[in-house]
Amino acid sequence: MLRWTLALLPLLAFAQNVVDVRPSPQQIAWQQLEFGVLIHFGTNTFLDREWGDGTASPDVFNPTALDAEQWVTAAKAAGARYLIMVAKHHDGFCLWPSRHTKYTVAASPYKKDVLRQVSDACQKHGLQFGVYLSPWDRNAPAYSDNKAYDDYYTRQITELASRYGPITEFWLDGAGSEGHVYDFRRYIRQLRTYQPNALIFASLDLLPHADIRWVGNEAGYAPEENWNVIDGYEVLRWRPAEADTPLRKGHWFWHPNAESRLKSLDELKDMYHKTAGRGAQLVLGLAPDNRGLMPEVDVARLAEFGAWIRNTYQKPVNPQGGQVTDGDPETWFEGNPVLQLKPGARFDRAVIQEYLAEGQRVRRYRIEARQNGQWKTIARGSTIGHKKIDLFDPITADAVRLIIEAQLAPPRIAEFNVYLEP
Ligand code: FUL
Repeated sequence: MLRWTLALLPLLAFAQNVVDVRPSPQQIAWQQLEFGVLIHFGTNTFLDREWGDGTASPDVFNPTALDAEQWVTAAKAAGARYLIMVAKHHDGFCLWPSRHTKYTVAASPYKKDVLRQVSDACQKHGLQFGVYLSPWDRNAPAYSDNKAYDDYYTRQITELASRYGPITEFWLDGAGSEGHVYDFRRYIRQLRTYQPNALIFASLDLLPHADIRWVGNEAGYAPEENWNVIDGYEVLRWRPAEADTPLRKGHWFWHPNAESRLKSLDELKDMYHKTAGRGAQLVLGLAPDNRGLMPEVDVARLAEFGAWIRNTYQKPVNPQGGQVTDGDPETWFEGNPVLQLKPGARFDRAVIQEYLAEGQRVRRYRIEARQNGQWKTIARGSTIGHKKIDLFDPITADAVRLIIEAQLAPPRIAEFNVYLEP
């Protein structure tokens, strides 16, 4: 008997089904945000650098026209719903007056708390707020002593988590940290003491307990087959992907004379379809310049991008009501939805969403349109997840249907609609 029980143990250990792994309410709410921005600003902005070595004098940090509301309204115009502020990058310079180091805005000619201004502006304009606090710190004297550095980092978390209102996302960046041992459990315990709903972003190798995973590149795309459930150290976990990519190619910080790096509207559209349109979160990197303002050309591009998203995706072709077209992510349809369209309806894209509270279920699907009584396949895909956007040549049809070809469990389709880019 004992022998049999022992023989079954490995099976029991692996008896977890992907479809049984469900997101937390916080993860569901976060996935519905779809699009955020990540803002880099610091001594690097004034020194034409991407990575500071921690020796720059705080004197260089001297924005003369800083306007956090301008940053926030530019992000909002693009359609972003949350903003992650880099509170401390790898150089260790703090954008808030931390009591635990002298290397902060308080020692600069600018003096004022940048983080406070950003969090206030987010609150005022209805963007959710997040912070990035680099573990790698090239200034902190404690960095060479793991235990002393854990104390320092934990104290900084306490300041950030207790003074700036709700934190939706906390960013743990793995860069530069190879070989350093951090007490991540302690950091997270401390963060959650003040911010029980904060979600933690990290690359997988850095932190098995993260709630959000790095998509694995900074080029702005997720794979077409994108599962929310991944194997995190032999246990299946819900870890939605976040794809961070800068608005100016290769630049997280602002650099002089680099306008040619600004991504074009076509590049932004493509990136949107390959991130948000593949069920991953899009996080666009923005960088205020050395005046402390988002450059005018960046602001204009963000506005163009936001207008395109709204004009293209706000209103489906012939919305008809009913569970799959009602725009309500809480209602769903089990099976293969068919949309009857008005004669002459023309469209060039479809948007599908799964009801994720009951797990990610679809493995393969196709979309068909009916012309003169004949059904023809216009798109094929694998996973759907929070949102899938399929693009195809413009077509005029009187009906369109979604056919699920492979599934882990009966599919629950929250939304299925077709659109036409103006
Ligand atoms: C990377 C960092 O090294 C970059 O400087 C930037 O902050 C990016 C978002 O993450 O790992």
